[in-house]
Amino acid sequence: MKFHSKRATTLVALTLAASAALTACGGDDGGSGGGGGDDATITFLPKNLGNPYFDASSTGGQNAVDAFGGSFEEVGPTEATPDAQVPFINTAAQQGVGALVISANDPTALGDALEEARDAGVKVVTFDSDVDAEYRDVFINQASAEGIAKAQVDLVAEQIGGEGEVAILSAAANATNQNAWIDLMEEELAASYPDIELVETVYGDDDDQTSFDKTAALLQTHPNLKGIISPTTVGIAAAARYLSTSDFKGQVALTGLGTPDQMRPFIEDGTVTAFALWNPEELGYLAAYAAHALIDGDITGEEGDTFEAGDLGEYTVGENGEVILGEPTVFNADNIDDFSF
Ligand code: RAM
Repeated sequence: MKFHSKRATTLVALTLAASAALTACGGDDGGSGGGGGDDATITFLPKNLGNPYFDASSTGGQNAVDAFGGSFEEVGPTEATPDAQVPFINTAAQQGVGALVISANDPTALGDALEEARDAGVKVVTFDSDVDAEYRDVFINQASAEGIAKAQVDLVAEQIGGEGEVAILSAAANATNQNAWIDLMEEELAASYPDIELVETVYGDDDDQTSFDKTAALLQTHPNLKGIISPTTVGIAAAARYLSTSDFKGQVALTGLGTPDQMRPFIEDGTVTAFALWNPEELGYLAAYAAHALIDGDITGEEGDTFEAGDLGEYTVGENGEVILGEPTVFNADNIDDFSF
């Protein structure tokens, strides 16, 4: 039901996008129409649609908006590219929404569009994948980048016995979040696991088929590969599907960041032993509450600002306008059935 209502909302939003482009109306009240109180209008713009991770974060956003009163929309492209996100940012600015909550496909390429939106009075919250800090009010980070990187490196090291060749299957090449984690994973490997060699990083663009094909290519190119880290829910699920029916199953370790619902069959059939993630529904919920606090003027994104996030309790804005949800959870055969997202 939720899925259908979000789809319907998306169609409405796309129609609005077209009509807003034609009439270039709205937004001339400086965005105050988005207002606070119970008419907060909040638009979620994930990296792309059709990814269960972002379905979950949007569900969390919708739940938060339902709780504090306002209107929620999810819009977004099918491809995870910055160019495809720009028209949606422009439309949100033209509509004069209260806040745009975005997971960015690039740290700088969205900058001009976001600046225009903010000039029109739209509050900008990034979540999941940030832009440069000058282009947004607040970034809702799922966990510290160091913690996310270390969790994945420790998992692969444990799974391959601390030595051998590993590769990374990432998302889009410019994704801010994945690139930050990859840099830190490289540092962590060099510092703590000198016998593990990172032989290649490839990009599946958060597209299932591309990620599947890149997995096959990695295994062909590197016959001594012992492990793959995929710091993307799309990538790890596609790689697991490839491995599960191949001779590499149980021979090449796979870990990274996945949703328990997508990875459950591959834990059950032994393709994967452990992987990590946070709760994307909570991430979206927290991001919507931060948007509401910005719209209401309760926070400006300054370090030390505090706000209430419904069931999640109180949060404080940290350095660089960053709010951290928590630490990642590791999922394995013992606990995966306790989670559903
Ligand atoms: C994919 C996206 C998202 C990332 C997760 C782990 O769904 O790339 O940005 O945070 O994986």
